[in-house]
Amino acid sequence: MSDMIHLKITGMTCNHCVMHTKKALESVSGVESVEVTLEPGAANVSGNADHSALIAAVKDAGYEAEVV
Ligand code: 9UX
Repeated sequence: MSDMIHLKITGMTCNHCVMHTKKALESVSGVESVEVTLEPGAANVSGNADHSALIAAVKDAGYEAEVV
């Protein structure tokens, strides 16, 4: 059973940012797949990941995230 988590991401300004965010989210335990969009800044994450771990990973990559 896998959840879909939607994140609003702020601070991404180019497609390379999108790749940084995608890699950061993919590295979190429990994540199965990640889609990130630049405009609007958002991510859909499937799997069974801890929400605060996802937000922390995005912060570590240099952006900000909130679960929406
Ligand atoms: Mo683009 Mo994003 O050159 O942190 S990678 S601005």
